Parts: sequence; C-alpha cells; structure tokens
Amino acid sequence: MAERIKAALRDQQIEVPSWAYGNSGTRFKVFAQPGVPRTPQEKIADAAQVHAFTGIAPIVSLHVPWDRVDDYQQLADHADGLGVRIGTINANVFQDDDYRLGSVTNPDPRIRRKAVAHLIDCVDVMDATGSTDLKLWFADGTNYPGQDSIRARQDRLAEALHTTYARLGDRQRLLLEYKLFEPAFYTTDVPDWGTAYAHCLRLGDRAKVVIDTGHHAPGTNIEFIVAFLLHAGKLGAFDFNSRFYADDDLMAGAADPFQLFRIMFEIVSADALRPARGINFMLDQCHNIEPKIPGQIRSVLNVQEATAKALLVDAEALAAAQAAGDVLGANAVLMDAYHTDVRPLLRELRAEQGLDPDPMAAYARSGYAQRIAAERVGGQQAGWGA
Ligand code: LRH
Ligand code: MN
Repeated sequence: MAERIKAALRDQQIEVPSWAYGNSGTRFKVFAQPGVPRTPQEKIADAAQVHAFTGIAPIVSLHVPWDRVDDYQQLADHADGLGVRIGTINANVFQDDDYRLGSVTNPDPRIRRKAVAHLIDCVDVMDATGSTDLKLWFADGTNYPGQDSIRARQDRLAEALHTTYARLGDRQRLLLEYKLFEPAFYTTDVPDWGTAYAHCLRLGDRAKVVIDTGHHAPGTNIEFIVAFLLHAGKLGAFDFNSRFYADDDLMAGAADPFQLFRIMFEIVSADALRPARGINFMLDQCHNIEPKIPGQIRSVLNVQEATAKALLVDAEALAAAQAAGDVLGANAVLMDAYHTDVRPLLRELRAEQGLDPDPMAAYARSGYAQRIAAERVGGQQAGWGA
C-alpha cells in the first residue's frame, strides 16, 4: 500500500503562479514585503525554491503582461537553468481602461479586436516558451440590470474564443476559467462551470474547463463539478486556493482541508492524478500578509497531503459498501483515510527522494529569505500593477 501511494506521489506535479511571489492585497491595501522579486526572472528563482524543497513543483505559470520580457525563449532557458519550466500562459484583459465595459464581450468592436489580439499574442508567447496551455479568465460582466444584452455578450465571447482556438498549435490547449462574480457584481459572462463547459464543447477537444476553488457560490459542491467534468473529458486544470467567504485566494487546504481531500479523492478514483491524464494542478493564490515562498511551500505540501490521504482510501471496501447500500460503512471508509496522519509517510518519501523531510524548516534554515531581502534593494517590486 505505502509503495503504491509513494509511486503515485512521486509523479505528482504542481504548477505554481509567478504572481504569488509579487506583492498582492486588496483594494484596502497591498502590503510590500522585503525581498519581493522585481522581475520575472526573480519570480522564477523564487518558484524554483519551492520545487527545490518540495520536489513536486517543477512548473511556473506566467501572467502577461505582468511577466512580459523581450526574449521569452531566454526566460524559458533561465527557468530550465533553475530546474523548473514555464507552464501555463495567463492572458490579462482585465486591467486596461478600454475594458471598463468588457474585453472580448465589449459592445465596441474595436475594443473586442484589441482584446482578441492580446489573446493571440499570448499564443505567440506559448510558442516561444514551449507552453501547451493558454488560460483565459475574463473579468467581463455587468453591474446593473439592462446595462448590456446578456445574449449578445455570449455571442461576442463565443466569437473571440473561436478566433483564439483557431490560432492554437496542435499540442496547445485553451483552458477557460469561470468565476461567479467580482469585479462584476450583476452578471459575469463566464460565471459557472456550465457556461464554461458549454463554450468548451462548442470549441473542440483542446478546449477544457479550469476549476478555481475560490470561484463558486458558498455551499457549492465542487467535487461534483470535478467528477462531472472528468467524466465528460472536459476538466483541464485547477486553480487551487482556499476561502472562508469569496475569492479570498488563501493557501490551498488552509480554510477547508476536507474539501481539498474530497476533490483529490475524485481525481484519484478516476485515476486522473498522473500527468499523462492532462489535468493541470495549479495554485492560484495571493500571500497578502504571510511570507510568500514559505506560503507556497505550505500550499504545495497541503495539496500533497490531501492527495496522499485520497490515495489511502480502500477502493475495494468502498465499492463493496456502496454496492451494499451501506451508507455509514461507505462514509467510514473515506473518513478513515481522511483521518489518517500521512505526514510520517511523506517525510519518508522526501528522505527517499533526497529531500529534507521537513521542507518548511529546511527553507527557513537555507537563509534564502535573508539573502533576497538584502540583495533586492531598489527597483520596482512586482505586483498586480492594478
Ligand atoms: C481571477 C483569477 C485568474 C487569474 C487571476 C490572478 O480571479 O483567479 O485565474 O488570472 O486570478
Ligand atoms: Mn484563478
């Protein structure tokens, strides 16, 4: 059992977001922190620390233009030199004054063309970095009833997605992310999994849905969405984080470790953990007050722990209890796994991989945090530039 679980965990790959290493916050305040990166190169160096201490975070997502450089091939080589690679390219059509009434759904065709041009530019970046995934999240929506035609905006969205999908290379995918609300507060043009799923069905096989765990109405059963989209072959990726209220972007597993376990159980029981299955496990978080690299290490470990517990579920006993209609028995099988302390097994796994069994402590001892705080003086600390 332990060997089977370790084997699956050795293959686990988690993608970390470049923007988690920059300053972030809320409309009330963005707190600067010492040592925060100023360049995409420094963000990637910090992300490489997370992989160095966890062994399972070899991929870094970029966000354009936050991570704009003159030579993306050179940036990919820089990442390679640090033992990581550039993964998903995130487009950004939510921070330009032109997008006040929407980007790809804007009533003004000139602004729609501008937005689509950016999406196409991001595919050019993918060609340069060797990335396979283009992730699209649209802030597009309305704030008041009557502001715009809900149906017309869907047509504009479909047209923009179609144009972008047609530009993709054969190995490239379009990942469509939905979100219930914010920054729009009446309608959001891609508000839920059903809307994203419908658009992806129409686009084609290389269009998949992204589930950001912070983008649902309170009380939403996210693992049902996971199971359904997996079953339909339309689950492309996760943006893992956690929340107590809205899109809080807190550390994955921090607010609701049981939910993360239930999600990973749906993944494991569909044998979808292996990288070959094409599900991209990404973090999408903001460390507004806590130190960013340790925050990322903790988040990666939380996903690993939830995965290990999910792999512990006795599938045979569960199937037997389910077939027998043994409600409490079936639930107990899952809860036994969830209540099992997998930390000793994970420490053992890390030691076998030549890693320090306690990545958080090992990073703290490394002195990296003090070094970057001393070195990174001056220049413009990275942030969301909002
Ligand atoms: C939107 C979102 C999206 C990213 C952004 C950083 O809330 O989840 O995935 O572009 O955060
Ligand atoms: Mn997200």
